[in-house]
Amino acid sequence: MKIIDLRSDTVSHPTPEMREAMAIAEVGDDVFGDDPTVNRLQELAAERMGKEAGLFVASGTMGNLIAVLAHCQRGDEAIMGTQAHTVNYEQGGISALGGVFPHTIPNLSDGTLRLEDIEAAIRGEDVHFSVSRMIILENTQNRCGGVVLTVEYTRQVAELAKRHSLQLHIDGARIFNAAAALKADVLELCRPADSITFCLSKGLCAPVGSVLCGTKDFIYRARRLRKQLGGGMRQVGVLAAAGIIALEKMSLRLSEDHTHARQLAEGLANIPGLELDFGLPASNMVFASLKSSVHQNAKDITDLLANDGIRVGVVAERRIRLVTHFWITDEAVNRTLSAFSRVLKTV
Ligand code: TLP
Repeated sequence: MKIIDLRSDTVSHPTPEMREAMAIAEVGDDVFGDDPTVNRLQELAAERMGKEAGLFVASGTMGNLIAVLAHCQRGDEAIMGTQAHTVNYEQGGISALGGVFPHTIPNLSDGTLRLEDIEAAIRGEDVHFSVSRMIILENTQNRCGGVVLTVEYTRQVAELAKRHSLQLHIDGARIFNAAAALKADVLELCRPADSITFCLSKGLCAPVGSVLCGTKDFIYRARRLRKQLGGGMRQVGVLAAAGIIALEKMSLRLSEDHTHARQLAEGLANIPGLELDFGLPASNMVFASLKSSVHQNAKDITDLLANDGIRVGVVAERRIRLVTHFWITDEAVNRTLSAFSRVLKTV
């Protein structure tokens, strides 16, 4: 039975073209800066993001962590949403390893942070306070439903940051999904920020890796931090080769995933017992909850779906998440919807 894996786009695996490119990649010792494939990926990434330089890192988590460590001193604060991936799913790394305090403010349902809330969170000059050093935005915003922050909003936050001498970092794990949803150039979404992490894995299908981009000076510090964290890799061009295809080709097809997410959402909304948490999806994520008429909980449903070869994510007792990606086809969408209709039991 062919497995349909909708737990996350992190489950996507490399395309045949990527595997071929990996096999023949030219490599060198990247700690010495000698890997030509990594160097090319970093240059291409920086160019796409409108930044001076890029650094290939092991994961989105590592990219965000290094960004915070490079921008902040111990005891400083990073302002971010209560729904930010960095505060919810990154092992408290910025505090554990950097001594940086996450100052959280609420995300609105569209994923944004209210400008007035950001402004109010910025600490004044007082010996009692820690120093506010940076703001983190997430685009697309995962826990708000994969919603998309606009170019205009990002510019407004960047202006605010500049006025207060703060750095702006974008957790752009899925920034290409945001660009596809907005039909905008990714450069416009990233230009206002001082630094950005984006993932080559997830929707772009590379097996491993993210790129952190920023000024040359920032990336110099980031490179030292990556080494300190044990993330200096050697002949890593075999991974970067897949990353180049991710960046150049796979970033152009994400609207297909968004169409599939929409089809899934529309289908699920028509199944008695299910309701969409955030309405129709803005990008590639669908969140749905079980109505009280359903006796089963989310775990029961996922166990039953697994018997049909369908895997979905459980995000709360009665809530599931489905994420589309390259390997989710039209047929997979139809099979998933029929399976849901079969397994859900309402009173
Ligand atoms: N998100 C994963 C899980 O960690 C929750 C997922 O399945 O969605 N920023 C954002 C916005 C992310 O969604 C993720 C991964 C990361 C950073 C971390 O990326 P990795 O997994 O490469 O460390």
